[in-house]
Amino acid sequence: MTAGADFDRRMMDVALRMARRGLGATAPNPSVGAIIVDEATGEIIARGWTQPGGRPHAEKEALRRAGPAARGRTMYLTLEPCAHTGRNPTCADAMTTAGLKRVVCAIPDPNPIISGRGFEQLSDAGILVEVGVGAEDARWVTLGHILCQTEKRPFVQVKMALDAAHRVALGDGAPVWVTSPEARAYAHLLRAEADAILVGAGTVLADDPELTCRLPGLTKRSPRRVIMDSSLRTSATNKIYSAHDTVPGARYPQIWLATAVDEAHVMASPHAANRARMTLDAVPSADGRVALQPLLSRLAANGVTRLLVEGGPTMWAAFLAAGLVDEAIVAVSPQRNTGSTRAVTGSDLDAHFATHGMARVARRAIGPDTLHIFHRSNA
Ligand code: AOF
Ligand code: ZN
Repeated sequence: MTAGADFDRRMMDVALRMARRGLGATAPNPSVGAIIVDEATGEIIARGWTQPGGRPHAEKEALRRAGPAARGRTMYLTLEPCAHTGRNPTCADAMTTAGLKRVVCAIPDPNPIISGRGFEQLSDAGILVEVGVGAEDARWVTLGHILCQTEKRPFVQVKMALDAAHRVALGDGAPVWVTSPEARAYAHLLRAEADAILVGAGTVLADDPELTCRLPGLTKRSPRRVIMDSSLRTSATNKIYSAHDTVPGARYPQIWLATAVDEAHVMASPHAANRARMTLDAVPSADGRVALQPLLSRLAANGVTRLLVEGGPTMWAAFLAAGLVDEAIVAVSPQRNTGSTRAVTGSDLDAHFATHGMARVARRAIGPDTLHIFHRSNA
C-alpha cells in the first residue's frame, strides 16, 4: 500500500531533489522538479527537471522520458505548471494530453500570467489536483523566482569564511585560506548554484580572486561575475578580468561592473583597456556608493534569480543592514588567522544574525570546519 500523505511527501522529496539539480542553470526560469509515479506499485517511472537555459520545462522532460507509460499515473511537481498563452503547447496542455490521473504540486507559480491557471486547466480536464505537499521546501528552492516576481529582486545568499574568532582575513593581494579544502569545495558548489556572484572592489583588490567555479565537471556552471566598484578602484590587471580565459566553457566571460560613476569617467580611466571584457552599468548611487536595491532590481531585470554575495565584510554588513539577505552561509575554521584580520560577527553568531532578522536553520561539520546556516525569518 503506497498511497497516503507519507508517500506523497516522500515522492515530493524526490521531485525537490530534481529541482535542486538545476539551480544556477535555468535562469531566468525557475528550476522545477517533476516525477511520474505509479501509485499502485510505488515505482518512479520518470524523472524530469528544468533543462539548462530554462527549457524544456521539468514536466515536459518527465513526460518525454515516460512516454505512453505516463497515462493514468501521478505527477509530483514542485511548481504549478505553466498555462500561459503564447508558447504552445504549455506544460498543463502536455500533462492533460499525456493522460495523467493525478497531480500533486507543492506551490502555485507567482508569475501573474500563470498563477492559478495551471491548476485550473488541469482540474478542468478532469485531473485530480492536490496543492501544498512540501510547500515550505519548494518555496525555498523556488525563492529566486518568487522574489523576482514579487519583489523584483533575486534571492540573496551571503557566504562568509571566518576564523575561530569569527574574524575575516584581510588579504594582501591574494586570497588567505583559513577554512579547509572541504569548505572551499562547498563554496564552489554554491557558485555553481548561483546565477551571479557579487563582490566588492575591496575584495578584488585584497584577494585578487577569479570567482569561477573550478569543481571538476562544473566549470561550465561558473556564474556571471559582478563587481560593485562605486568609484572604479579595481585595476585592469586584476585576475577577475582575465580569469575566464582559463575556464573552459564559462557561460559568462564578461564582468559586469556596477559603478556609481558614468561611462565617460570609465573611458577616461585605465578601465578603458578592459572595455571588451566588461559590461558597464552605472547604478544609482547614495553618497557616491552603489545603492543596493536598484542594483538588485537591475540584476533581476537581467535574469539573475539567485545572487551569491561573496564579500567582503563591508558588503556583507551593507546587505545585512538593509535586510536583504535571505540566506547566510558561514564557514568557521577552528584555527586563527595569523595576518591582519577584521571582526565580522562577534562571538555569538546566533545573536548577530538575530539582530538582522535571521534565524539558524543548520549547524554541521564540513571537514575540520563548522558550517552555520541562517535564513531570513520572514522569507
Ligand atoms: C513550468 N515548468 O520547469 C518552469 C516553469 O518562457 P517560458 O515559456 O519558458 O516560461 C517561463 C515561465 O514558466 C517562468 O517565468 C515561470 O513562471 C515558469 N517556469 N514552468 O511549468 C518549469 N521552469
Ligand atoms: Zn511549463
